[in-house]
Amino acid sequence: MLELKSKKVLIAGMGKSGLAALDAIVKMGPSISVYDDRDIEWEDPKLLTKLRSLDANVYINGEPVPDEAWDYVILSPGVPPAKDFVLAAKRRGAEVIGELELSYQIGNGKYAAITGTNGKTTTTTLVGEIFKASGKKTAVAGNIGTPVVTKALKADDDTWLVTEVSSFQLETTKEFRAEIAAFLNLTPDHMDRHGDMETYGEVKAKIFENQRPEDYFVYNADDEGVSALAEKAKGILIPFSRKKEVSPGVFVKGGRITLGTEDGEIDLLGVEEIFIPGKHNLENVLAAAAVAYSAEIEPTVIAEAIRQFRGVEHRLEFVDKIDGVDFVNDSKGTNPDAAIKAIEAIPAGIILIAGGYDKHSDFTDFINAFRGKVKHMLLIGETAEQIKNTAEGLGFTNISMEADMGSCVRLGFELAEEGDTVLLSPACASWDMYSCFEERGEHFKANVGELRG
Ligand code: UMA
Repeated sequence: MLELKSKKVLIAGMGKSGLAALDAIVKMGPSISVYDDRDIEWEDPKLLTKLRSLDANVYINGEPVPDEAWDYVILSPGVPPAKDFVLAAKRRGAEVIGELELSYQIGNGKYAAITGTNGKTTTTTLVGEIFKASGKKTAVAGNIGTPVVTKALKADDDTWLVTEVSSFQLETTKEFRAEIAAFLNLTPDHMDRHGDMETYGEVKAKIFENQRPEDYFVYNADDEGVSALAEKAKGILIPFSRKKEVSPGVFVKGGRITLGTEDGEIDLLGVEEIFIPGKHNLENVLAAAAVAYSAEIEPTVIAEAIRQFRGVEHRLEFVDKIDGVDFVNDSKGTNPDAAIKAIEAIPAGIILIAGGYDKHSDFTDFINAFRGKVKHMLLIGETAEQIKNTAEGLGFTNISMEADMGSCVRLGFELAEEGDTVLLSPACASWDMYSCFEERGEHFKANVGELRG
C-alpha cells in the first residue's frame, strides 16, 4: 500500500484522471502540488478555488514546475513522461506513476484488463455485460471514460474491475497486476508519443508484466505482433482466433463460436447471432468470451449476453436514415486501422468524413481500404491536407476540403444517393477541433439532427 502521509506529490494534468487521483489521495495526508498547461484560472475557476482550498500548490498555464524533490509524480495519461519536468523529477528521485498504478496500489478489487490498438471499448463493455449477467460484482472503468481509481476505492476484494487500458496508462505502471489480461491487436497508433512500433508493442505488453502463473492471458492468435509478444507472458494462455482452431481457447468452427477446453469443445452461439457488424467485432466477441471463460462464467450466460449486446456509442453507431441515406457515427475511429474496420463493415456507397489531430500516422492503408466502396471523402482538421495528398497519390480524387463538421454533414447528404451511408470515421484523434471523440460524435449527430429541421 502506497504511504503518502507528508509525502510531496505532484499531480500532472487536471483532466479526468488527475482530478480522480486528487480526490483519491487528498485524505491520505500528502503535500499536494498540481500542474496543467491549461489556464484553469480562466477556464475553470471553480477548480482553482477547490485546489486553493486544499492548500495545493498550483502550476498552470505554462508556468514552469519547480525542480523539487517530489516523492511521487502522478502523471495523467495525456501528459508525456518525456516532458522536461518529469525527467527532472525522476533525476531527483521521484517515483513516476499513473492513475492506473495508483488505483492498483490504494484500491481494492481484481482486474480484468483489456488492451490493444482497437476494439478495447467494445470488448470492455461486452465483458462488463457478461460479468454483470453472471452475477459477479463488476465495475467497468479505465480508458473507456471513468478513471479506475474512483471505482477501485469503492470496490471490495471480490469486485471485478473490468478495465480498458491504453498504452498511455501502461507506460506508468510498476506493480499493476491483472488476474485476467487481454491483448486484442497491435497496429500503428500514437507514433507521435511512442516513436516506433517496437516501443509501442513493448509498452502494451506491460499489461502482463506482473502476472503470476495462475493468472490468465487472453490474446489474438491471428495477430502476429501480439502472438510474438505472448511468448513472454507468464500466465495461462487463452488464445482466440477467427481463422484457426485454438484449444484451449475460443474460435470459430462451422460458423459457430466455440470454446476449446481441456474437457472438449463447448458450442456457444452462431456468428450470425452477433448484432454488431464486421470481422473486427467478431474478434472483439471472441476476446470477450475468452475473458469470461477465464473467469469461469457459465457458457450459457456468456452466449446470452453476447446475443443481447448492441454495441457502444460512437462506434459504428447508427444515427438516422433520412431519405434512404444512413448516417453512421464512428467518431471512435481515431486511427487508420479503426477507420479501415468501419469501412470494411459497411456496404459500398460510402460518403466518408475523415481527418483530425495529427498523430504522425500513415494513411496509405486507409486509402487502399476504400476499394471502390468509398464514393467521396470530406476532409477536416489538421491532417486534411496530408490525407488528401496520400489519396491523390493513390488515384482517389473525389475529395472535398471542408471547414467544419456542419458543412461535411450537409455536403455528405447532398452527395449521397438512396442506399448510401454518410460515415464519420476520421482515422484521427479529435484533439485538434474537439476535447474528445465523444464531443466530435455528438457534434456529428447534432448536425444530422439538423438535416431534419
Ligand atoms: N495536459 C497537460 N499537459 C500535457 C497534456 C495534457 O497539462 O502535456 C492536461 C490538459 O490540459 C488537461 C488534462 O491534462 O487538463 C487532460 O489529461 P489527459 O489528457 O490525461 O485526459 P483525462 O481527462 O485525464 O482522460 C484520460 C484519458 N485521456 C487520454 O489518455 C488522452 C481518457 O481516454 C480516459 O477516458 C480518462 O483518462 C479516464 O481514464 C481518452 C483517450 O483519448 C478516451 N485515450 C486515448 C485513446 O483511446 O486513444 C489513449
